[in-house]
Amino acid sequence: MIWNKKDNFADRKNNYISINNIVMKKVMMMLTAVLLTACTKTDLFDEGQLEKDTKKAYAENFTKAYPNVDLNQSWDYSHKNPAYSLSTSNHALTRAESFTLTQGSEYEVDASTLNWLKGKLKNGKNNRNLGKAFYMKAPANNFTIVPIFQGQASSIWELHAVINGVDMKVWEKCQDIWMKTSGSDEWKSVSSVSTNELNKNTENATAVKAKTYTFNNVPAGADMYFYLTVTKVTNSKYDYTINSQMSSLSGMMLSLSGCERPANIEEGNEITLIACEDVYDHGNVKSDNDMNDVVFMVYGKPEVPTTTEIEDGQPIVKQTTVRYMIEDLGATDDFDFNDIVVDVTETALSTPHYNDDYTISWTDSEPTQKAIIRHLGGTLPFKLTIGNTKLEEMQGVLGSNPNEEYDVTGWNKNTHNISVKVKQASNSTVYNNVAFPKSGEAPMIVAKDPQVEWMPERQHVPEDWFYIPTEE
Ligand SMILES: [Ca+2]
Ligand SMILES: [Ca+2]
Ligand SMILES: [Ca+2]
Repeated sequence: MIWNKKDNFADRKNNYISINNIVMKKVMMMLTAVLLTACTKTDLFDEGQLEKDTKKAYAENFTKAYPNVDLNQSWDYSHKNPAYSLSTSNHALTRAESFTLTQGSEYEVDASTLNWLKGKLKNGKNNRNLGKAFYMKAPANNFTIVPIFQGQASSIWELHAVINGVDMKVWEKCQDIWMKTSGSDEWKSVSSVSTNELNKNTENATAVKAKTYTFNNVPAGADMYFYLTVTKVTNSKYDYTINSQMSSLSGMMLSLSGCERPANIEEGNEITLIACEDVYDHGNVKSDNDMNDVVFMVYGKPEVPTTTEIEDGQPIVKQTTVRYMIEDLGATDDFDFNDIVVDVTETALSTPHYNDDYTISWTDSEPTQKAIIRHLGGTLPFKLTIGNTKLEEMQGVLGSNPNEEYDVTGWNKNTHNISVKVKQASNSTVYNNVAFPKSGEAPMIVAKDPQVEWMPERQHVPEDWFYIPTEE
């Protein structure tokens, strides 16, 4: 019995072991299944985790690289000031342009010209009603422009000429302009008369001289217009004017004819004056519209460019561009923001309606949108989404300027609905998601004006790309 029992016991034990084996096998199978599932889950988890870790490291490195930059800011530094152009321009002439701009010698402004100007443009008065918005047609001869009067302005600006669509900088405030003041026979550069930008003007000068700028070989009949653009403000109240275009096309300049040729301009020359306003209304900031912030004389023999007024109802082209500078997270300690540089532009036809005081109300057509990839400075493949438009995957390239253009829709220049998926550096199938940053987040995209140049490879963008809190 005992043996039986033993046997039984042994049997039972065997049975138990057998049952146990089955259970164990089941448990093992289940475990394997669980482990397999866990394995898959772990991989997915790691991929998501990798993105999180990358972004966390990026944010930490950003704070280390830019200790003065408070993350609580908007990351939008674009001014969205429109650029203007002609809707019908003679672009057949834009190829193989051979015209040049050359600086000439000093020209002393004739007192008669300044007297005529001061009689015409009453200081501090609204002088808008002296002419409409305009563009010009080039004559067959060369022609020259020279600054003759620089008014009070706290901003620094440049004069640009656009000829057959080609934009050229002609002059900037205070450049090669000198004056004499009452009781002194000494020529002083206008920039040297004061440390206050506002007082660098020729308003009370007894004499003014400046270097001339000659346009050579401009094709006869070429369309041209001028604009003043603010490059720097010394009074933050005018921040909004940065990179704006105070254009002859948008009514920010006057073409003044009727001034007699001064004696020191050779007989046979024609002259005209171009007078510029450097402030336009924005919120509580109003322009005085006196149109004398800077005045140029144009002369040419036998002709100056012909002024063509932009009539009521005649549209011009208005374009607003935001440049997005994007980090692709290829490295978490690199802040060159040049991995993808894309300009997004909204284009509308803008039609002027002159009010009684010659200020202009504009009616804009429904805008169209396009994106231009300006620069690539990263190696990772990426997919860009702008507004409603998802672009095909593109290859990253280190240091190329493709200038490829894409139609887009649904872009909002104020909310910046732009995002990019970039393939993870260590993973060929998974993407990091980079969206326009919210306040409080470390930025992987910033919005800038299209005038802002991208950085050389692996060179951090300067701190002043961001807002730095100033001590009051
Ligand atoms: Ca003014
Ligand atoms: Ca980078
Ligand atoms: Ca780069």
